[in-house]
Amino acid sequence: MTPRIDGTLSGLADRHLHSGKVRELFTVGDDLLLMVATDRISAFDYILPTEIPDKGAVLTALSLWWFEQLADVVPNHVVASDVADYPAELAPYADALRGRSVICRRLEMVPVECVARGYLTGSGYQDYVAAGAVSGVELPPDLLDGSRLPEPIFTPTTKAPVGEHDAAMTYDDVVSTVGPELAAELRTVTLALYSRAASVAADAGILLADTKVELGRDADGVLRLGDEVLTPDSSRFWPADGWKPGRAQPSYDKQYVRDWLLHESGWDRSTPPPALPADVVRRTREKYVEAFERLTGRSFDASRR
Ligand code: PZK
Repeated sequence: MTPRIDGTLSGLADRHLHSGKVRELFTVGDDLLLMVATDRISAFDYILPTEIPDKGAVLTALSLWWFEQLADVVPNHVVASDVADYPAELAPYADALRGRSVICRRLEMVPVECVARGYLTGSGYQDYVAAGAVSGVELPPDLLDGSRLPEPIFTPTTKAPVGEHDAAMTYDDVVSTVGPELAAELRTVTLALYSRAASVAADAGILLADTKVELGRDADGVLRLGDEVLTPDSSRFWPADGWKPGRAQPSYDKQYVRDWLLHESGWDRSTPPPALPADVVRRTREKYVEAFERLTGRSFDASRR
């Protein structure tokens, strides 16, 4: 796999492990990984040709803040996020990595995407309309797109290869994949993370509709939270004051991008998307910063110093 990395990181190409849509993963020795969040943005399953300045730094800062908030629910993979603490071999890349990267323990990842939903939307809503259930969890009739669920539910998915969509798994599928003990632990931990995060977000006037987490075991067999957590790329955040079941809720972060692509750009969805205009870029950057500041109560500019 060719890393989509800019020139500043090209010296790391021989340690490149995985490319995500918007992140890159590199090995650091045998036991550590370096995760780099880029400024890339995706919409409608495409990576857009225009970057959102500081997106990688905002999402890295937000994820690190959440790891701290959730550390008493489950330990995490973070080892360092201050480039001054990185291994000396990464010193040549300090300027390129500052603020948008994390050194983490290399875990043995659980081959299940752990999703918790408190509200019904997206693929969960589609599965509900088709089957009355999501991941085998039966739901009451008459729920709408955006409805709050009677209680949060665990709706795991497969980890699809790049370019494919994750597919719903039932709880029994998870048991078959990882065994009954780990399956139960995944469900308990995922729902506990959702519950804590939803209550933190609610205090900021934000509904946490759903979230996806990745868990893995460290060398001692301890289950740890990995990847990035509770960013707008892994979760759906909705402003509580605009919540209205019965329609797709506006996206906290990507609504300007989606509106412009669908209604103003003239884009034909079977072709690669066009470059974003500067005002869409600027307003979208502001939404990421606003999400960070509302959730954390911190200034993004101050948090970078
Ligand atoms: C791991 N991904 C997803 C793909 C990314 C991230 N601590 C870990 N140990 C082992 N493997 C992973 C992690 C983490 N986090 C995460 N794939 C493997 C992924 C592409 C780019 F930044």
